[in-house]
Amino acid sequence: PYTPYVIMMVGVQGSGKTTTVGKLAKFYRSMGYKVGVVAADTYRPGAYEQLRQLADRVGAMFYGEPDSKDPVSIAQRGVEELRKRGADIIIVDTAGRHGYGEEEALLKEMQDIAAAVRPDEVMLVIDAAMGQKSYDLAKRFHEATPIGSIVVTKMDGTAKGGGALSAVAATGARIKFIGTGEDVDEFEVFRPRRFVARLLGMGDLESLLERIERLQGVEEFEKTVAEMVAGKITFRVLYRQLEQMRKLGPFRKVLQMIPGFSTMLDSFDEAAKVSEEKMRKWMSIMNSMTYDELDNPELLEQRSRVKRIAIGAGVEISDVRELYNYYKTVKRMMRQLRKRKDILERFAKMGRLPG
Ligand SMILES: Nc1nc2c(ncn2[C@@H]2O[C@H](COP(=O)(O)OP(=O)(O)OP(=O)(O)O)[C@@H](O)[C@H]2O)c(=O)[nH]1
Ligand SMILES: [Mg+2]
Repeated sequence: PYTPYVIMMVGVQGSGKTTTVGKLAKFYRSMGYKVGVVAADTYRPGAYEQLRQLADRVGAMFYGEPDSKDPVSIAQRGVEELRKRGADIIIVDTAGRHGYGEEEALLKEMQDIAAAVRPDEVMLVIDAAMGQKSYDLAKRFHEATPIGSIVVTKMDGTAKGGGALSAVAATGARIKFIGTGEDVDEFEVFRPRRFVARLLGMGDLESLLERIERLQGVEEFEKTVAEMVAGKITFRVLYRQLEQMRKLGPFRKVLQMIPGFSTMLDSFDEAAKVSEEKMRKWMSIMNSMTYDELDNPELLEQRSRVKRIAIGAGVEISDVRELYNYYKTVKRMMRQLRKRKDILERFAKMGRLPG
């Protein structure tokens, strides 16, 4: 006889249990599982309706008893009923109504429901903003019914979710998912690196790495960065940088992800507005420069050179001027950047971090 996998949600009022049931259901549905959800929250007015609608939206089977006041028997009948209907995964939503004041009753109810449905996994839902209270809370829940996994919700808010780590410490359970918004799609598999980077205020290391990996030669990119930091900015370096930027995506997006950079972004704005088309134009301008000019951009202070280059590249004089101004902007940027060596060293190292 087939036994479905039963997940029981627990957590205090408003932590996001019911929302997370919807998100989980959608997540598992997208992997091809048949999912059923049980509304075993008899405290919160509207809990039944909230979950029924969510189930509808994500294509999950639903079980609930709108007039019953007995969560234990609802849970038990729900799991049995959904099993008969062929669910692979059954998620039981529970009440969080008691909060701190009526905690004893809440924990007792959890134990009774757990004893009735014998869940394969008890999932603790924690609000990212809960902070240090998470430790005690998780510990007490864990003592009532062993917590198997943790979901941290509201990671889209200002809280960084550090409290969740204390919940991990208190239970030994691992964080499996994070909630990043109210919508059923705003849900992600937990990624430790990203989480830690956020905790440390380091920007989105993970995505930055992904982008850097897309570069054909990470080493080349590092070389360019190193060269720029060392202050040797020539048109040759710029040419290479532009080529690499085109592969990296918009400069601004990349910079935004570099630890500590967001605050410096204003000075980069000009550089950021370089469009694909402009990059191509600039590259052709550089192609019509002499080696001397490529190595010594300041030669473009001479009008006659600017004119010759413009004609050679088939562009207007103002285009060449613009490139020259871009060069000066980058030079200025790099001077500012050199004061923040720590950042650059980290940036250069990142390309070598293990996947
Ligand atoms: N911004 C944001 N809001 C969320 C997230 N998860 C849940 N919420 C919101 O938090 C509020 C409470 O969510 P519920 O899912 O009803 O919380 P609950 O734990 O079931 O609450 P009770 O049933 O009263 O115990 C709702 O307004 C949700 O839309 C999230 O990841 N991000
Ligand atoms: Mg709820």
